[in-house]
Amino acid sequence: MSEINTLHSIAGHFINVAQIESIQPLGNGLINDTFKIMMKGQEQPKFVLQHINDKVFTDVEMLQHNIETVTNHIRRKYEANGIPDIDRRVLHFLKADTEKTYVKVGEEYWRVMDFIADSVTQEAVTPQSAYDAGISFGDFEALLADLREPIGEIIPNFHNIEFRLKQLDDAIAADPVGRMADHEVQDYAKKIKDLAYDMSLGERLYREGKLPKRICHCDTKVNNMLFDKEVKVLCIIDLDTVMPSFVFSDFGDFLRSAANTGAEDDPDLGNIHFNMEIYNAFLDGYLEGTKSFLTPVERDHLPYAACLFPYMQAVRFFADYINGDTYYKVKYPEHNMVRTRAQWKLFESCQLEVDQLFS
Ligand code: GN1
Ligand code: MG
Repeated sequence: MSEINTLHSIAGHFINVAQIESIQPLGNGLINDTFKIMMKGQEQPKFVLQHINDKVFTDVEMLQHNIETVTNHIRRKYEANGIPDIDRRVLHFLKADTEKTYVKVGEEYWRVMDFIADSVTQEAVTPQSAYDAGISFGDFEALLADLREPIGEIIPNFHNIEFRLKQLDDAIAADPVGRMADHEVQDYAKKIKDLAYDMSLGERLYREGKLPKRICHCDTKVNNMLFDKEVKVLCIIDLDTVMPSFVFSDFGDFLRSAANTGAEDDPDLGNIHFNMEIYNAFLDGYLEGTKSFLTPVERDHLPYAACLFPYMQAVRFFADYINGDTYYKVKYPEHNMVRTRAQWKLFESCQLEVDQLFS
């Protein structure tokens, strides 16, 4: 069967295939494969079809349980508060003919959600949209603060920097594709290790009982928000990683993409700089959105969180490079090394910029 026929027949578990006009790739996520579904006679896509990467999300039942719990909770609150246009503000997953929100076809897992009408993604933000994003992600955490139904830790230790550093150590020790022979690679390994203790501060605060875990989004990249035509935040998407974490996850990971003047994988390090105007705007919005629950310890460590996420992402890209590119999609052989350099440059710039805030 051709790929197109395969996609059509998979979509057929959720929707009427006779009405499908086309199915085309959508977005640039590094984990799942995403497609937009156009229906006959309509100008905008109507649905999003997604192949779930079950090597990363090994418990698909838990994954969909988490997402349904979170979206239902947010939807109910929006309804209770009389928020307009709810279908464009919270994701909705379709039930398949199996009565679940996913199907298993062969060895692959698939799901379908509604496409949010008149929405766009952005790769960059302005101070105004960063402020709005701060409120939105703060609100997202606030909306989930009273969720009683448990949300599973879908990827255990996902943002645990001590665990990520241990994975890097294991990769270096195994060196399965011989990439440790290179001097630059050895230099990065040393630079990362030298800061490991300082950057693990969050995990120590947690063990000391000073830092809580809350339900967080855990992948707050700029391109995981949908904006309307007026560039107002409409909807938070990509809910796969919603799980208990430190609020540092949502604060730091947003700035990792939003405050970077270059691209996540920019080969030209001269483009990369940590933009404090975006930092300050996002901080203002985030403090506003989280004022009902944020503790002083959480608030005081937000500058640390801003540095932690480029550091952690450098560790993760670097470990994947040494492991021979088994986790992130790559477009060329050195891609994960290019990403490592770019994230490290951002980390250094962030340290310089927020240093004054530490003292
Ligand atoms: C992955 O799937 P995507 O591209 O939204 C990753 C994030 C990383 C990000 C780096 C489950 O997110 O943690 O920060 O790539 N998601 C997972 O761009 O590992
Ligand atoms: Mg994404």
